[in-house]
Amino acid sequence: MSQPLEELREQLDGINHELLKLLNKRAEIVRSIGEIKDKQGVPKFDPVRERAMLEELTRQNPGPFKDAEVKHIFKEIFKASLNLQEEDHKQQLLVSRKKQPENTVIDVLGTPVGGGSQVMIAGPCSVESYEQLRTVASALKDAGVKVMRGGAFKPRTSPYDFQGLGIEGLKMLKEVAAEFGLATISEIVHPAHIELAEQYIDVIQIGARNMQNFELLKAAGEANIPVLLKRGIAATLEEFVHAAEYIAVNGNSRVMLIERGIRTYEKWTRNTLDISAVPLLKQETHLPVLVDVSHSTGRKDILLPCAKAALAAGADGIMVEVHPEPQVALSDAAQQLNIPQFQELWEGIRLSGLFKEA
Ligand code: PRE
Ligand code: MN
Repeated sequence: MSQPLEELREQLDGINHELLKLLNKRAEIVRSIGEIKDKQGVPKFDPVRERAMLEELTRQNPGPFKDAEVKHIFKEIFKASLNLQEEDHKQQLLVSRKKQPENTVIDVLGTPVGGGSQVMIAGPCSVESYEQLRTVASALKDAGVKVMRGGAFKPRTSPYDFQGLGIEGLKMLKEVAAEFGLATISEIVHPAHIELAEQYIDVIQIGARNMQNFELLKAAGEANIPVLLKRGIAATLEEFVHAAEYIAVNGNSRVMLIERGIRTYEKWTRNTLDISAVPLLKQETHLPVLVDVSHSTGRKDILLPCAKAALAAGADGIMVEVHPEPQVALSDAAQQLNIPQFQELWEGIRLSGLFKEA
């Protein structure tokens, strides 16, 4: 005579409970293995080990579950275990929101970035002359913009294109910034130039093409000024976050992330602005997240809606290229705004109510 249903279910409840305890006991061990793997820097996923376990389990399988069922169930357990190890790993990243729940606020010469107010960073693609830089700096100062960008070392696609004024350009930035009371951001492309940056500028930019230049990231980690890290042209967010981790783990926690568009098949824009990167990076990290509307779009006519979208998505700031005479600019002529166009954009951004000034 079969046992009553209730009684059998009670037995199953007991077994479920035992299984749950065992599964979690297993998970604790999996975690410890994950920690060892983290220390050794080896991959969490180990297909050879998984196959060996499956073979052993099917060899010992007394039934009535078929081998295929047993394999299926255990594969799910391995998958959940791997997830646990990966989640634990993410929590250990210095830049992770799980590691530090509160926002990192970076002081850029008196302007806070990442603390709930937004920052506007504007300036020419390349520093070209004192006159060019002064004209932009003066307009920015009048507009109430506090941070100026300007490239001195230009990693150009073609070696025949303008490569930037180098150290001379950095000196010009320092002089003009002091004259107009602005903070400066400029790209550094060589680890040996980090000290130079500390001397002449306020924020080191690491460009998209160098996002995974690990020696440069390590050197920026030793710098005593903040770093603006651009997302690589084909970088996943995971790679972007790990690039930031390189800087943080080497000693510099003042890192700002900037989405600048990724390469897709779309031709109407220079790159594709990935707005989803903004809330995801804000969620996963505690670092300020900015959006470069000029390089992501490569155009001048859609900057306002793109900037508004970025701010609505939670961006801590916007970067835009401005040149007194974009048509004769030595780089990125097509996308730089002239001064009246910048003023119009800036007015539009302020009127949107999405931009809170510090
Ligand atoms: C474990 C988890 C993930 C790996 O792919 C292989 C095995 C498992 O759950 O058994 C544990 C583990 O990390 C390991 O044995 O190396
Ligand atoms: Mn540019």
